Amino acid sequence: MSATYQEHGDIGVITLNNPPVNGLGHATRAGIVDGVGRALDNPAIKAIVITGAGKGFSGGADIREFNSPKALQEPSLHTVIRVIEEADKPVVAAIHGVAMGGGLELALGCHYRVATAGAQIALPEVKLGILPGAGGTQRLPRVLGVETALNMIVTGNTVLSEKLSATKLFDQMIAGDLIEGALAFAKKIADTRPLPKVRDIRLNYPNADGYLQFARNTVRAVAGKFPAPLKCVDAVAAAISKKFDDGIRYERDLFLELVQTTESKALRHAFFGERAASKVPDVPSDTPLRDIQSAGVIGAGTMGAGIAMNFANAGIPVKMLEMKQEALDKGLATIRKNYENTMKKGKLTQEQLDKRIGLITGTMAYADLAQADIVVEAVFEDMAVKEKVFTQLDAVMKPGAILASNTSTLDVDQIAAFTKRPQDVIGTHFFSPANVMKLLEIVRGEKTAKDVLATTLALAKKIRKTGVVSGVCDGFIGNRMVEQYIRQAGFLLEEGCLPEQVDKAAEKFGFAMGPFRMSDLAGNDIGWYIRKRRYIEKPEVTYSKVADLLCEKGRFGQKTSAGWYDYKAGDRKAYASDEVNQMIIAHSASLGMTRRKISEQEIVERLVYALVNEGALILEEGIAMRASDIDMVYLTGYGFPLFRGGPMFYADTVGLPNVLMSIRKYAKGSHPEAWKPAPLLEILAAEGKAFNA
Ligand code: 3H9
Repeated sequence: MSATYQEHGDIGVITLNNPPVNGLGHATRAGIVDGVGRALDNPAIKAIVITGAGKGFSGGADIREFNSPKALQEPSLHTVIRVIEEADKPVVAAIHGVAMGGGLELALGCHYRVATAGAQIALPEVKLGILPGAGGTQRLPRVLGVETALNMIVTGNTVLSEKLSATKLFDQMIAGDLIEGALAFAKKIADTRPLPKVRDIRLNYPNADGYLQFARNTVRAVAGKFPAPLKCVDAVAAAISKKFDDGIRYERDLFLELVQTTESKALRHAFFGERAASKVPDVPSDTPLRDIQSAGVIGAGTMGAGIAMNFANAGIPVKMLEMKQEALDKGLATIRKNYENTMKKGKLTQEQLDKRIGLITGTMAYADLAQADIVVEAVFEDMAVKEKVFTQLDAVMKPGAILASNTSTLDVDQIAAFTKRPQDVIGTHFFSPANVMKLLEIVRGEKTAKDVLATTLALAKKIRKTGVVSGVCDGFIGNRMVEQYIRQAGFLLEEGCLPEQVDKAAEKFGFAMGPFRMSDLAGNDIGWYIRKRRYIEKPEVTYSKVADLLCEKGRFGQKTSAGWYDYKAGDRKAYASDEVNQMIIAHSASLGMTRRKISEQEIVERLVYALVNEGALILEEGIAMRASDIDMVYLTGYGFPLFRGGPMFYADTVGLPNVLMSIRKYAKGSHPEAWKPAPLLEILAAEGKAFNA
């Protein structure tokens, strides 16, 4: 049983014991009901304390049970709370560490609550696309007031217990040992009758309509495609307008509706995907880590400067190396400017700014980096340049230092071979702007040591990145897939689209930016450079030449105020360009193609299924360890819409046989060579399976 019952004199103690977070799965719920029953049956027991073993009270309902029969199996959380609330002996929740979601709802069903300081209190269900479904929306407003409670429910944000110590949520804060304090409290109130119940607190809120209207407007403006936030407002409104039991029923109906939505399933997929990404099957979780106390960065360009900021933000001193004083000064100035902008937005204090800047120093000598625990190279994307850098690093770095390359496409094994310590070499592919973007692709070379991989994954967490492991291949997970996406975007132009039409369809689907706006931001010359190499290395891979024509005109994107679109000084808005559109139409004519009207559905399917098909190959080849890793790369690095859960999850929701059918249809179009279905996709579709099992 994942909740135990013990007697301490005349107090019965129920301890939730379901690691890692005391999730309220079926066995735990059954254990609580059993414990309450035993305490009520024993006349010697005067009160009951419920507490959590390990690092917290409870992280809430067991999310893994959702959409499975176990979630509804009695005793449900509702039943557990009813049993507690109706008990004729006082029940005290003793909270430490974490009381979230169903865990907080359970505590709200108890007659009393005591807590230690520092406990994280939240109803974070909205972050999983649902709302609190076990009375949270009805009880929390009764103890915190409507506005504070609604704020917590709609944002899912955590508040520390001591900040709520003066509210009706807590009857007492415990300074010393929680159990001792809770037992003493339970003894003190053991004979109090009638027993207080949160449900009985009258919720008095004048002018509710005006406030709720304001709340709805605010929430609607930020909720995007997610239905849950507005439903949270509806549920709290019901706490004001309905009788308690009616409010509970209303909340329950909304919960059951939301838990079935694709948006909620996508968010839960991302929640588990993020945690799964940090696990590597052949690298045990107790692998000893290398100590990272200092870092070096080679290159003070946009990338190098952004990477250095990540270390400084995490309190790790970092030395940035450049060949020329001027470049170094420019990099350091960029960093200062970035921090100053953050400070202007009120997100950094002067003291924090000074501290971070103080952690970043510059140098022009490799020898100055020798004692760094990790060094990340962020120089030009060219193998000969990488060779020079890694040969020098190999010569100066102390033994055991991690040598990381920020390459976005090159062969990490070849880079590692430039050194006599390939086991210490790894790829750390940051995304621009490196101080902002969440994704860190961690490229595991053939010889990368397990502790180097484990240390880099732990470092990703420390610098607040989502680290996703990729094997070595051209472009790794993200860029290898995006190449197919960009390829389709180019073919769409030849066949009849203009850039704004493609971008509009992609953005309507939910991408943060369509492919052409994205290319203009990243710089069209980068793709041009990579394509030139590819034309030689992979002549069999066809591309639309229209992007090359664009670059030949010097239209590299925002940085040249001209790309697929026109840009005006001081304005990032993209304006359709007659010159480019005429160039595209002329290019189609030169190929002898009759331009046709292409539907939004076709645009989106071709862009997204190109990602999916390449993703399936990547999975099959073992470049990605699991489908959810690919989804995390796209959600955190490529602006794929979160409410769709990532390309592989999206394909699962469409149904793999449907995806395959469309791919076969597009293979009959102008570029069949780009639509060879991945064998894994064919197998899974035939077996009625999904990428994310
Ligand atoms: C709910 O309560 C619905 C009710 O209103 C209504 C019901 C009718 N379930 O984050 P960590 C796992 S909805 C299952 O790295 P931390 C997690 O996957 C729930 N598993 O630790 C990971 O597993 P693994 C509302 C869960 O210390 C491990 O625990 N509650 C759950 O950095 C460690 O996770 C939430 O949304 C769960 N509820 O942070 C809380 N929670 O080791 C979501 C975690 O196999 N959880 N796991 O990879 C959190 O925010 C954080 O996990 C928490 C701990 C702050 C609790």
